Amino acid sequence: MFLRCGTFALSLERPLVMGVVNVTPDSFSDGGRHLSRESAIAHARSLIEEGADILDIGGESTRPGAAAVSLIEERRRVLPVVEALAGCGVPISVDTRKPELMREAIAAGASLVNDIGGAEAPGVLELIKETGAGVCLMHKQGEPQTMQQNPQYADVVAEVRAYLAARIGAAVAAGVARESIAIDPGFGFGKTYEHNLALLKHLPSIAALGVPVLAGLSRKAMLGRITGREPQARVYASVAAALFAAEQGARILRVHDVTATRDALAVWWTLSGRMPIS
Ligand code: HH2
Repeated sequence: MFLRCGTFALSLERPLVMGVVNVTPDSFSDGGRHLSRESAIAHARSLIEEGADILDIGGESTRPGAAAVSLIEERRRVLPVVEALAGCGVPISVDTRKPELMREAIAAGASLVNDIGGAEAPGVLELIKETGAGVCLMHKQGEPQTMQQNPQYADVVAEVRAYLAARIGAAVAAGVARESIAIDPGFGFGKTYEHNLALLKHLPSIAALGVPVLAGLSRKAMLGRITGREPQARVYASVAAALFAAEQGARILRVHDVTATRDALAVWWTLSGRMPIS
């Protein structure tokens, strides 16, 4: 299995690690740590050294209750970082819902669009087709401001799966190559603890849709509920969750802690009888 994004064809024979770079003052686990351009770029470079296969650059927190950010502000945060990292050797993903910023980021060197809005905004799928960028289609229920207040599903797994299948269908109908599409059930995006557990348990049925599954569990509240720890102290919990997601069929793991995740993946992958990860 491959994921094509721009000039990259990423082999998904082994799970890939996507390192998170939040250029925000208010992200739930690392808000304000990489808000300046210089520190975001330095952080991104250190994640590459740690072995990140993809970098995900975001300028808007989408944690529950987060305030929306204007295009001007999000652009100011994200674009210089993308520009500085273009050509760094790993694909740059832009974590945004704004089509204008997607276009500008791709022009500046990004090759993957990570859209928590499922590429539903007008023009996004056309942009992906036109530019040859990859796209991650994520499911969420509601909007970050209020999504955790009362999420409701009759059957969370069936509903999320059907949504993702429909978004793959819409992307392909718009002319996006199937190999350029990844999907994500969107852990914590309009989901209770029980919804998240059900989605993890049934991740193989989502992976059966036939495009790579991205899982973003790193430092999230469900891990706090299990361990009783604050976001920055959820590294071990996040590593365990990443391994479990990989075992369940996830092929891209979106994480804050790249070294820890890579080492754990390499050991698990090798001990389970597969080719060592270089
Ligand atoms: N989670 C977050 C942000 N973007 N994208 C995808 N595809 N999947 C996710 O699970 C996902 C995501 C939230 O994490 P983080 O970026 O660390 O926090 P914040 O939104 O507060 O910046």
